[in-house]
Amino acid sequence: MSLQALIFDVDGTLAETERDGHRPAFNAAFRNAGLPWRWDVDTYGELLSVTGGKERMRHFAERHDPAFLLRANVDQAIRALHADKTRHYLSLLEAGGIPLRPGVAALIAEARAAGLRLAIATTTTPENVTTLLRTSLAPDAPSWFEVIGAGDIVPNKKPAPDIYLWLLDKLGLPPEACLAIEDSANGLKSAVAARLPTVVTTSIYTAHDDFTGALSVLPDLGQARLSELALIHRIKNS
Ligand code: XBP
Ligand code: MG
Repeated sequence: MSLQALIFDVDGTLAETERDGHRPAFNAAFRNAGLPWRWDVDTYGELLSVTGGKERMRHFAERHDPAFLLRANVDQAIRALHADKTRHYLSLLEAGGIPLRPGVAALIAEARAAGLRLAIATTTTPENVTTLLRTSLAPDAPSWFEVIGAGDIVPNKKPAPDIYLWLLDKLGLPPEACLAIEDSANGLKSAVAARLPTVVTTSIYTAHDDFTGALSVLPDLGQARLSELALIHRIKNS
């Protein structure tokens, strides 16, 4: 089946948002809340095995600050921390702090010119996606994406297939008509579990992940032309 839609992951795929974006935003929220938690670059790399910011904080507390989880309103506390983290992250984006990775803007432009449908499948919070697209791609870029699947819209985050299954349903396409672009093993597992042909572009934290099941693994999208991706899709998907 010919390629009809590209589905992009966000963090690590569109931009290197984790190390110098999400991580310092979490730390700022911890500081504001008077918590002693600090996530250095290596610690954060380990924590990325858990997708979703609220889930990641809970996972960290279970291991390093179990008393935090005994608070009366722990769910509310995690939600408040996460809201503050999102505020910090958005202000970093608004300051133009996170550029897109090489080749991303060109590939999106090519796909639009070729009439392909575009969508987003991510674990991160919806405003993080639209703000990144608006500040780092173009003011109207969020509208280029027909469906944006993000955050808590599905019960189970990546590596579960939920977000991709939700998107396929919204797009009304079978998985073989799409190509997912991911940067991590968790993202790849999620896409493959939804039977999506998937290309991986490795990122700072994921270079050593296991990418078994990917159609192709690229260091970035700098050389990735749409025609080549469509060819990979056709050959490996036939
Ligand atoms: C991204 C994530 C997100 C971000 C933080 O994974 O795991 O949790 O780190 O975003 P993927 P929030 O690239 O596979 O979608 O704090 O908004 O959850
Ligand atoms: Mg990612």
